[in-house]
Amino acid sequence: MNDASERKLILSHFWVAFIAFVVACFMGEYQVLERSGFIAAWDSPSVYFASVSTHGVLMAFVLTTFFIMGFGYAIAASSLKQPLWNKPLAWLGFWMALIGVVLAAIPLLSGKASVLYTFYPPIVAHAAFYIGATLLVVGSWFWCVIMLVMFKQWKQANPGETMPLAMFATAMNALLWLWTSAGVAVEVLFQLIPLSLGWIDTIDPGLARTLFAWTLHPIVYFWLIPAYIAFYVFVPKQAGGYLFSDEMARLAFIVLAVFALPIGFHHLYMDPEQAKGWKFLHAIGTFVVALPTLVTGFTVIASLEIAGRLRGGKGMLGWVVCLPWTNTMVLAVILSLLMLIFGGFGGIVNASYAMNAMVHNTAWVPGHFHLIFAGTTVIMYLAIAYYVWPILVRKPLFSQPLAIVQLWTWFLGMTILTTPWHVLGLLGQPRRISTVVYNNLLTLAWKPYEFMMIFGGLILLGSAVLFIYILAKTQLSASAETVSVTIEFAEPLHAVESLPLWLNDFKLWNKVIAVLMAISFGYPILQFFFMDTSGSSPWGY
Ligand code: HAS
Ligand code: CU
Repeated sequence: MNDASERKLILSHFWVAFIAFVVACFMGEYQVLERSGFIAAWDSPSVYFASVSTHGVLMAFVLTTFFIMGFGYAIAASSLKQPLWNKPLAWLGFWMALIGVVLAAIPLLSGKASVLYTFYPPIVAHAAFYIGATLLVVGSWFWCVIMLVMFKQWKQANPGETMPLAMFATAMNALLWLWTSAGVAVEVLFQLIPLSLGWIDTIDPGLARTLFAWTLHPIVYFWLIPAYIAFYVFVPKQAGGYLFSDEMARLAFIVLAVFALPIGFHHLYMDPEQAKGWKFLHAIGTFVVALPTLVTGFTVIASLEIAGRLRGGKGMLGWVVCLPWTNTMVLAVILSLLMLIFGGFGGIVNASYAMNAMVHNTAWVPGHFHLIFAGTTVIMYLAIAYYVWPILVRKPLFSQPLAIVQLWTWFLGMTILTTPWHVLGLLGQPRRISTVVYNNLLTLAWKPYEFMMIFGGLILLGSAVLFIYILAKTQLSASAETVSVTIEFAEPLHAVESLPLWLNDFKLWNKVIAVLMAISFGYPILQFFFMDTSGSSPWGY
């Protein structure tokens, strides 16, 4: 990473991502307080929904998209060992996305886009919200183009060679994101923008929810893939060992990307607009997509075991003790995997139709996704930041011990926040509503859990502020100490000698995705055009 202009590009993306992150953490703490109803003076559905909509957009769309773009540029430049292709285009994408965020923030903060991050119609926001979101997505498409062009150029320049794993996964994620964002893009362009501008009078919520479901599942894997990239290409090296299997890693990324797409109806199990046969088809795919995560768990734990044994670990579990627990990347992966156990278990419960009926639209669901996204996934974003910051700013990390404290507090805060949400969901507490004080015997049982969630949120807020503090202090320090200037990638235990084309390229997989999407979404979308529907009037600010 010798090119200063590339480092500036990457840092700019990361700063937008992490500022969005810390602002959203403040909102999160306000929201748990408001929801609990403990401070009567704070009760305000309008402020609550403005806040929770902004929080969701900042975390799910701004933190993720900007982080993924910045990380992608870092991976492309360092793993392919070549300059970034078309930096002006990358900056254009950055500015377009940033202007989109600012445009969307105005109605969000003024209560004119309190439609939550899933913006399900017939609730409708000010048009600026949808136009801003569109600019963010179009900006990210420039990033996709750059990643795919660099992937192709490298293949042409190195015929028959194995694409570095990190770049293989990054380009796969770019392809996944193009497919993923198509659903919501059609919804926003043809339904929500015309509705919010008054060009059409009614909207079909069933069609809109189907198009959003196209996006809603694969988007979570778009967020997750950078964490898995760190699992595979950074962790084994940082732990002092080798990647257990490069080929298995590629296979996991392929299955993740292919099966993330045709399964979105597990978000619509309780919806009437799709028939049970289609839901069943998507349910099968949902269980298939859990497999690459199990493979990932296996490969990463095997890689950690190799490292632990090389460091002198003996017996069945002695290697766990011998791992470098004070290395931020290693600590983060251990905490991430621990959160994945229950976060993933919750996902399997959600995916099982009968159990989904018990937890759908309850506090269980935010419990699931905070644990697996804000926990498992984001803790790896934090660890990646600690790893690349010294390389990007050419100064040593401000404080390793503080970074360790920060990671532990993030883990503790997230478990203390999400455990009560799972219980509250089972006790019938709805999601997507403001203050939940019904003053009856059932809601009395909620009280202790609400105390817990407020406490968890407070720890998380402190942890987020500490994170930003460490990054800022690192960047602003006057240190002249020399630090490593390159990103280092893990070596596989057995060198990859030759790979079949289907593990080294994704032309085939692109076609498989097209066929699976036509099967799983073709009829469910087309039916709206030959069904007699009356549409719904908008309901908004
Ligand atoms: Fe999910 C809802 C199903 C994974 C995010 N999910 C959501 C929503 C979000 C989200 C944001 O089927 C809410 C959307 C909304 O607002 O309405 N999800 C799943 C399933 C998985 C899953 C089956 N979700 C994720 C990931 C996310 C995410 C990843 C973000 C990054 N999810 C659902 C369903 C719903 C849903 C339904 C709809 C709910 C409803 O009704 O609304 C799977 O991919 C999970 C697979 C994971 C596992 C875990 C394996 C465990 C391992 C750890 C091993 C570690 C060990 C420890 C042993 C099966 C591999 C080692 C220790 C050492 C010390 C070394
Ligand atoms: Cu999903």
